[in-house]
Amino acid sequence: MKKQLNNLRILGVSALTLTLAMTLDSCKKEGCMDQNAVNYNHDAQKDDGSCTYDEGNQVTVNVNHMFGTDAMSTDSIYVDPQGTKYKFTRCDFYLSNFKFMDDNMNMMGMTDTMFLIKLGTTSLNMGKVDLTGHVHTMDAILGLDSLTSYTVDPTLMPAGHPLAPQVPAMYWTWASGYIYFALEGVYDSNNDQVIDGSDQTFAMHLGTYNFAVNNQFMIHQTLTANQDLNINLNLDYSQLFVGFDLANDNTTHTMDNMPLANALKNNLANFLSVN
Ligand SMILES: [Ca+2]
Repeated sequence: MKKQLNNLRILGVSALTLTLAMTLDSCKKEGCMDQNAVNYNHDAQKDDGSCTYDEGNQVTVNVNHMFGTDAMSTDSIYVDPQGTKYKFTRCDFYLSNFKFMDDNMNMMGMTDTMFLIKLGTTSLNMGKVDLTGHVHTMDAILGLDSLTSYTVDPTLMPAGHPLAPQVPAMYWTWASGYIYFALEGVYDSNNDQVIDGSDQTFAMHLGTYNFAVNNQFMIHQTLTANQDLNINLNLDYSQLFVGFDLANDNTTHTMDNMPLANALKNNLANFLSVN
């Protein structure tokens, strides 16, 4: 009987010790105890597994194809400043060399991700770029830098990469490199006010050293760690037919018609905007 009592007392003491230990443990302030985490809590005495890390800001660019203030459509018939009717069938171009700057024009981040934008492109997934802080501007090249254009062999690029062989082609030859901007369509060549199979096509292909267009867009967004950055990129196709007469000047592969290539390049300065 006495032995039983002792056993019970031992059990009782053990239970008390355990309860006391659990109570003390749960009194410890819980939180993230890793100083490298963005939510590091220096008061925490017990790590609760809540640590999160700065993995970069997911950057997504929404692409809006516009004609002035309306959505651009390949079904629509447009009129150039000289009164010639036309339709778009193709507009493929590269956007590359993205750089993000803060208010002091220090570079915050960049990405080598490049895109081949087409008429059907609605968004660009730039992946994660570390942009915590105030993002003032985003730079991007419409086209490719000359190093990429002249040193990359498209046949060596993995399928699906923007620089891999494309249909229709975005590459001329090893000497001429990539096409940066390809604009094609049909214009009312017989001037009967109807666009149909009896009309001719226009094709304007820009490439080579001087035809990359540098863009700088205002972003003005302050991001916390890991916060997404969504950018609205507007493409205004109504800007493309200024400075030449589509009815009489409608084909260039850059070197074979430099005046038209230059006119189109000047228009590209107003083609892209961010809001
Ligand atoms: Ca016609």
